[in-house]
Amino acid sequence: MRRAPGDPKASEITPESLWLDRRSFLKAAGLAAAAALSPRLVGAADFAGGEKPTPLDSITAYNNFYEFGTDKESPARYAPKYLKPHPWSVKVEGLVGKPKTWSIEELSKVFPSQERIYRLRCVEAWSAVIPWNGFPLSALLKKAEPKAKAKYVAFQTLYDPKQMPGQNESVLQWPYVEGLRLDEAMHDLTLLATGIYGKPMPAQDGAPIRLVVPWKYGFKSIKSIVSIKLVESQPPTSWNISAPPEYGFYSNVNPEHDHPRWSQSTERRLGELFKRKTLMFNGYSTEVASLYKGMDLDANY
Ligand SMILES: Nc1nc2c(c(=O)[nH]1)N[C@H]1C(S)=C(S)[C@@H](COP(=O)(O)O)O[C@H]1N2
Ligand SMILES: [Mo]
Repeated sequence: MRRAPGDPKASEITPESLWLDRRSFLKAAGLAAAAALSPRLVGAADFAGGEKPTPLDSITAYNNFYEFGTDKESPARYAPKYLKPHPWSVKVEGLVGKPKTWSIEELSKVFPSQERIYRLRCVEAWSAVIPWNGFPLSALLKKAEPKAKAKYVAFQTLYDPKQMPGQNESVLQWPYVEGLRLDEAMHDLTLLATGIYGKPMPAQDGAPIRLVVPWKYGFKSIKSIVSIKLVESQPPTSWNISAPPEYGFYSNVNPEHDHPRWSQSTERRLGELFKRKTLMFNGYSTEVASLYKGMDLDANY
């Protein structure tokens, strides 16, 4: 799945005009540092069909991060102020031969950062194209040596109402938890992201480390992770606890299974005016459809 730099697919070759376009956009946005990094962005593995990434200022101004409030503007306002992403560590625990607590520094030393452009679609029918920096979750899991009994992976966000004032409200059960089947977690597309646009992860996007599962609705991509636990049975997930008929465990992007309160057949990219059709598995069918062979994806929503 990882494309070697010398071996791009035709669809992944970035035209010069787009390259210039990105540079001038970054410059216009006053992001000199990011503009300097844009040649690296061009070198990023493109998993979004050559689409231009959503501007950084949209990605960091319109967020879901209920630990900082339920509206889209609160995370940008409060997360940088309250969240202290350094020092930070992530526990890899549960059914593994080699449990370990990793500091962020160790993680970035052991697992070299890659740049990957992914589409991400929120269940609320907005979406973005984001150049992430990070490494496949599978690399970390392999190092931990999962035991044969391990069938699922459970993730947990930090619980600290002093750093996450939204945890004083009972809008969700805290800490935020998510889960994947082990084969989903081991899939090469599943990323542990530590940055966007070549910069450290902004607080509102889940600093210092968050999951990105591009073929599932955005809420599966849990932010500010402190624990990754290998378990035997399907773990509880925050949105499923809060509204089981609306949010299943799988939550694959599926235009044919509507949310009970709205259609999932279209979406709007941040910064765009018109809606577009939502694609099965968010456009990643080729990569992930085989994981769900024989499953009824309407019943397993
Ligand atoms: N801990 C935590 N992780 C979370 C959320 C949250 O409220 N808390 N919101 C989710 C939802 S609904 C979406 S759409 C994505 C949004 O990621 P973004 O703000 O970086 O675009 O984060 C997901 N991860
Ligand atoms: Mo979402």
